[in-house]
Amino acid sequence: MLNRRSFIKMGGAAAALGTVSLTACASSEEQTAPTSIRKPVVLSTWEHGLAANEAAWTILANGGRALDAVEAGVKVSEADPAITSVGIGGWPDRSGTVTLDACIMDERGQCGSVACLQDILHPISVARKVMEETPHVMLVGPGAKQFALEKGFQEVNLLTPEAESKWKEWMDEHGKELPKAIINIENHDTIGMVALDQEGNLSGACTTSGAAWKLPGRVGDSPIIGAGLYVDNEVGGAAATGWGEAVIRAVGCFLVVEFMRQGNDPETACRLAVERVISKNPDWQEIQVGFIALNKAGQVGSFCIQPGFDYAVYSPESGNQLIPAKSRL
Ligand code: SD4
Repeated sequence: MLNRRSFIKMGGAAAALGTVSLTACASSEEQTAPTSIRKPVVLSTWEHGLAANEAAWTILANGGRALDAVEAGVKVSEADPAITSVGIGGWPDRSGTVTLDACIMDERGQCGSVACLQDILHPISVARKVMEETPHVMLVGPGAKQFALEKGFQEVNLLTPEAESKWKEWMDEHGKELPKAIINIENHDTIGMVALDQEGNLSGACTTSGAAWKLPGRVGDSPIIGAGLYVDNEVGGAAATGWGEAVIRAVGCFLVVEFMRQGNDPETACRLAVERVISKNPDWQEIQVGFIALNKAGQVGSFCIQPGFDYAVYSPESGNQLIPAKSRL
């Protein structure tokens, strides 16, 4: 079996691309060491981020836009029925319905989002259409579906036989229990992705079927700009995974970006945001929340509450690599 922690895959295109050196602006007395800018670079959450990064990298390595890269990248996860927390094959809500949340944000700070969307294979592309073809940021539920159909998206049954039987099993065992604030190894794995292209522009995308067995109508952090995803082209971008309610309460990804704006490196920014999530949610002891972040200089970092969260980074030096996130516990 693949060892998640030791898996390293070198990308063929990586060697062709180098790092670009930049001397930071400073007076002669306080001249700082040159800062290495790694371009392009893409990072995403969880092991399935490796395959998503490959698709994103094809675009980035050819000089494409980060926005196109993140959309193409997360679409790989959305279309994979084996991933039980994103797109088709995602585990449904308590009523047996798969509902999808997604958002996207570009280098100009424009953003689009869909929530509680049913029967559409690629919510991230619908979110992009909301961003580019409407004056709005967010469409939800039946309105989002109607918009998608009008834009030419096809209706698809997202509930696979495997997901349906898991749902029946879960209902038999837990169907009468009240919802609990627990995201564990079985019901997470949102894909969030942030990329820096060769032009030095940042974009991000986030897409999920949300917390498994959620109450019908529940929306998590993933489609909420600032919670599940945030990008500021002057500073960096961040994406979140885990118990969405805790991330929403802390406006997690906006917070990560603001910590980077204050001069923190991406890992420190993620750690500080995790500390904030914990301090603001003392009643939720068992939850997992993880952040990934990328700054304008191409540096990456991550931090989570509990061990077990990995993220995938593809850069010119490293190729495509799965990295265990540092955790608080
Ligand atoms: C949610 N944050 O809906 C999502 C679930 C998730 O990794 O991340 N899973 O709360």
